[in-house]
This record gives sequence, structure tokens and C-alpha cells, in this order.
Amino acid sequence: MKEYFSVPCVEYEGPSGKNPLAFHFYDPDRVVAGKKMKEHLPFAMAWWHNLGANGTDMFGRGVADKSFGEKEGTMAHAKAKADAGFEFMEKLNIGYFCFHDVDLVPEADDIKTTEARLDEISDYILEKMDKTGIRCLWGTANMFSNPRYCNGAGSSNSADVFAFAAAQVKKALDVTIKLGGRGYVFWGGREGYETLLNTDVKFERENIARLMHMAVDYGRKAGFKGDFYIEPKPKEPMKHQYDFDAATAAAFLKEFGLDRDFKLNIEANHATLAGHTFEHELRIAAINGMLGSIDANQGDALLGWDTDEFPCDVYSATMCMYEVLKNGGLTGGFNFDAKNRRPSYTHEDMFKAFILGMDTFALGLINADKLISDGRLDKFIAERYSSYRDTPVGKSILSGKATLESLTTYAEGLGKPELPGSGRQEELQRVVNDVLFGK
Ligand code: XUL
Ligand code: CO
Repeated sequence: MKEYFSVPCVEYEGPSGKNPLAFHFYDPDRVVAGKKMKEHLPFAMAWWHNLGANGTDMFGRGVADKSFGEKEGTMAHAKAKADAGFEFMEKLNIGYFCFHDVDLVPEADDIKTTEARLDEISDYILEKMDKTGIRCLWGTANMFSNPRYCNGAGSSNSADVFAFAAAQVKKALDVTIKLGGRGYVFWGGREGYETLLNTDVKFERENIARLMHMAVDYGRKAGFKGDFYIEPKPKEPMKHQYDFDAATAAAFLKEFGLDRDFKLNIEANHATLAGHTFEHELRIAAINGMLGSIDANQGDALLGWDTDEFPCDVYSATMCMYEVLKNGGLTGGFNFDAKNRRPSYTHEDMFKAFILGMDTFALGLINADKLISDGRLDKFIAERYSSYRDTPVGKSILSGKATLESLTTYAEGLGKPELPGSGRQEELQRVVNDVLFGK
């Protein structure tokens, strides 16, 4: 078998290590919070970025060679990508991958040819999965790159485009089921609009829900037991996207009766584009019972777009893992929807990027466990709301017995009420620093 990467298997060498091609914090068998790191952190490789993105941007051609020795746009290239991808995942001990249909094969003009190509490549991938034990985290259909989707897929004004999208979803679901995927994602790439002057927002949202219902009906009939996910994003490529953030997507799923089958796939860079923190989005998903999976990446505070960088922010990863541990883990996993920076164009850089991301999340996990074990944050929050548990008026509110009248009588008796108690934010922020960096 041809070797694509002249990089040895990446091992754990400990925090004092200096080897750039070793893990310093990700120690797969180390037990944290009662489970092995590798169980807490089912990492996934995004086929599109890792095996496809070559650094092309609005200002210039690609710099990274992702040909893997074959002519791009051919099935030979599709197979070389699979070979390289499995070698990459094995060398890094990554257990999962995620894909769009057209990441796996070149798209033909007619869908029948694309479908036949997908059958061929999924047989090929399945064999590799059997040999390596590597599994599929989730699949999806790319319904945003092809020009036919310029007005959206489920939200397109054209019934023919809607039908084409439905056919793509059906096939992407078939492949996901064939590869044993844990989930199936809808990222509403162009499900949004540029101007109300030409858009029937109510109709478009209803049509997206129609397409999702069709996917649930077909998937369940075909034996898909996993979760469907919406991946919220506020903008880019469209000015307004319907799945703006976790709260919007959760409300959409409930409005259209999709909440039993769907959860959310929360992406860090999408959270910040929506003006939220990553942990805010995770919390909103979790309290809706919808925290399913994570696209692990980060944006850049100085740039207003989706830069899909590999995560290096340990503080953010800590707050993420805090939410994940409190949620009792994920049914999905951690997909590095991230790409190397354009000037980091070598094959070795691809490994270093994943090492960075995996080490960052390992640190996040270790820190989050420390914060939870320390207990001061939980204790403070419990005390902060204790008046609802410990006082007659609080109990009357929670039990539903209180009315505006009864509370008015109570408030009138209070005279000038006490202030509600300090939020002690700065003290708690220092607690976090102490737990992370203190001895
Ligand atoms: C785009 C994005 C997608 C989805 C899958 O911002 O995150 O790659 O994860 O379509
Ligand atoms: Co994503």
C-alpha cells in the first residue's frame, strides 16, 4: 500500500515533550471524570477541509497539494483521497470522519452518475472502515456549492431545485446509513435570503421543514437510528440565514414538529459569527435537550467571517468541555471542521493542525473536570437562586401558586427590597484561573 504521508504514527509524549509531531496532552487511555479521554472525545476528520481544501481563497489559487498523486476530478483521485484519509486518521488515532456527498466523489451533471460514483466509493470506504475500525460520525449533502442552489435548496423558489435537493439528501442518507454514520447533518448553506423584496420568508421556512420531514420519514424507513442535526449559522454565504443560532434552530424544530428526530451540531466559529460565545450556544442546545454534536474549530476576533481555524484557545475549549460534561457527553462527536491557514501548506502541517486541536480539547477536558470537581461555581450558582427554594414567596412562585395579586401584596409589605446579591463575576473569573493554573 502506498504511503501518502512521511509522518510516523503520532504518540502521546507528555506535557514536557518538545516533539512537534507528538501529543503533549491528548493521552487516549487516560481516565478523566470516570472515562477514557478517547471516549470523551470522539474526534472526527472533515473530509472536505482535510482532504480537499488547498488554500484557495478569493484572492488566489491553492497552495497545498491535495492531489495525492492523481488527477483531481477523477474517481482515481476520489480513491486516493480515501487512501490518504485513512492513513491520516490511523496515524493520528482519529476514530471518525464526516463527509458531504461531493467530498467523496466528483459531482456529475446528472444525479444518476453521481449516485453510481457514490456507490462505488462507499464500497471502497466500507472496506477500509472494516480494516481499521474507523467509523463515520455523520454525513451530509452539499446543497450550496452548485450554481443550482444559488437561491437555496429547501428554500429555493424552484420546485425542480427542491426536487434535486431531495434526491441528494436521499442518496447522502443512503451512504450515511451504509457507512453506519451516527448522525446526518443539515447545514443550511444557502437556506436564507438577501432581500425581502424578492423573498417569501414564511413559505421558504415551511419548505425547509417539508424537506426535513421527508428526510426523517425516509431515513427512519431505511433503518437510520442516529440523530438528524441542524448546524446553526447566522450568515455567510447568505446575509440572513434561517438557522441563525441554537435558539432559532431549536424553536424552528419545535415549531415544525421535528424536535424528536433532530438535535443540533454546534460549531464554534458559527457561534461567534452570531455574536455568541461557543459555550452560550452549547448551553442553549443543552437546555433544549438538543446538544448532539460539535464542529470543533475557532474564528478570529479580528475577522468577521468563518475562518474555520483549528482550535488553540484552551479557555474556550475548557468552557466547551464544561458544557459537554454537564450534558453527560454527546451522542455525536467532535468534528474538526477546520483547515490549515493558507501559508501552512505542507502535508506535515495537516498533522500539526490536528495535534493542536486534539491537545487543545484534551486540555479543555482536563480543565473542565477540575472546575466541576472544585465545585465552587456550582455552589455559587445554587446559592444565587436559593431564595426560590428556601423562602415562602420563592416556593409559591415555583409551585405555581403565586399570582400577580399575591406577589403584589407581598411586595407592598417589603417596603424597599434588598438588592439581589452580588454576581461576584470577578471573584468567579479568578476561581477559574486558580483552578486552571494554581497548584
Ligand atoms: C460551513 C460548515 C459546513 C458544515 C457541513 O460553515 O460548517 O462545513 O459543517 O455542511
Ligand atoms: Co461546520
